[in-house]
Amino acid sequence: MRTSCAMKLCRFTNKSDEVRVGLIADDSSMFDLTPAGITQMLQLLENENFVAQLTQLAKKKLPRIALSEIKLLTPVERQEIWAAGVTYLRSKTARMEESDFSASAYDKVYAAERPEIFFKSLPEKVVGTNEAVGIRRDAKWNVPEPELSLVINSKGKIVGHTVGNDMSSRDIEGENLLYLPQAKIYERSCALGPWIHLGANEAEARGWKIKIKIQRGGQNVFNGETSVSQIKRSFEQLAEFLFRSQKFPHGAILLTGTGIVPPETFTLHEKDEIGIEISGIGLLKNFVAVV
Ligand code: DO4
Ligand code: MG
Repeated sequence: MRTSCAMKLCRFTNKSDEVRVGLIADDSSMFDLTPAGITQMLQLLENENFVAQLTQLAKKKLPRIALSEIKLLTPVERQEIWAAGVTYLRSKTARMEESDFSASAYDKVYAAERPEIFFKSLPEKVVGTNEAVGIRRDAKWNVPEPELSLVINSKGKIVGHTVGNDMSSRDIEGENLLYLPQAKIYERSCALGPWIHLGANEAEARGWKIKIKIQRGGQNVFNGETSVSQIKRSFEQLAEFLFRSQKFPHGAILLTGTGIVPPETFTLHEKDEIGIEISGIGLLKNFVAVV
């Protein structure tokens, strides 16, 4: 087994439907880490020296499996999922336009020392790649929010990154700021995947590009792109605020906010296909269902 700086850790089910942990080998295959005694991702994420641990594992002969033979699961085990908001200028201006009522709140939080951080989801509610994300049946204006997501261990250390989608109902959010939990937390409103990229530092991650492509009936209906470098706050600061006066015994995932907002005329439709790609990590693919 080969290890490199870009180590990508995944959860998957094999042909016998057993949940396992794997290390991505290349574009089409992965190593099953089960024979090396790794049955949970948290065993690695909680170890400060996971690079050394993976290097040790590299000496073992591990089964190589084609990605076409497995189903990727969400790269989440027992972590709570939280999200930061209004961390990009684009997000601040879009939200100020959507609601005059709440405009000053968005303006103030963008500049304030304390970031906006809200609870987003539980591991069992998150959807993985190739699964359906939801749009609420009582909302008229629904969008995906493509977000770099920090994988943070129980000690508050950022140990990896994954791709996130903070699905949102903009008409509900825009009507009244107090409706934010309903605009953000509902069935299938959070997607994460396809795996965790381990070990990149903030400077490296800030070099990544985030792209989104939305297709409807085979036609492109929206393309967007931003750079992680446009996030106003440091990742350390976001993680530090999340862990203030709060313990996460199994770690946490923190979505870092969106820098891509489709035009006001755009809303998602049932069956739309959403592809979110972060250059250093990979591609998260979902389709839309009404929930
Ligand atoms: O307060 C609104 C939510 C902000 C958000 O989710 C984002 O900026 O990504
Ligand atoms: Mg968001």
